[in-house]
Amino acid sequence: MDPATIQSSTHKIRQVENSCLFCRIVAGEIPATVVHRTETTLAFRDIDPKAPTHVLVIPVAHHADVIALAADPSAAADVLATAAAVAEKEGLTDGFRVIFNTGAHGGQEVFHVHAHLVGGAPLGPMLA
Ligand code: D5M
Repeated sequence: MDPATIQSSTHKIRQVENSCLFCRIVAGEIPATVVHRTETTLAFRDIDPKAPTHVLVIPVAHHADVIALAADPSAAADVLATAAAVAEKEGLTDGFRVIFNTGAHGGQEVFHVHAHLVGGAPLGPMLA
């Protein structure tokens, strides 16, 4: 689908992928439980939480995956800073994980890059 141009709240023009679920959340077309917002990032609760705290942190601008995000160091830094801010807000003082599922083997289902911030309980070994 062709990208559409919309006006953001900061009056800057940005590109939105009409077919992208998370772009539609950014645009307010699909509801989400937002826990933190900056000019360049959005953090909202995962619809299917795998831990007491399970928040997705995304860049407002569409990047398909972490490889694309890495090509935009400013956006990558903003996503990590928002993940850290949310971890503090959520009181995850005993630790947490930040995970970027990537591609088919990584189990990525939504192709707008998102960091899974999970915590609030012992998470066990990373790989069983
Ligand atoms: O993870 C994609 C994640 O996105 C998965 O944990 C469910 C979550 N998801 C899907 N739709 C929504 C909505 N509408 N709100 C909140 N969370 C959602 P992946 O790493 O791509 O497998």
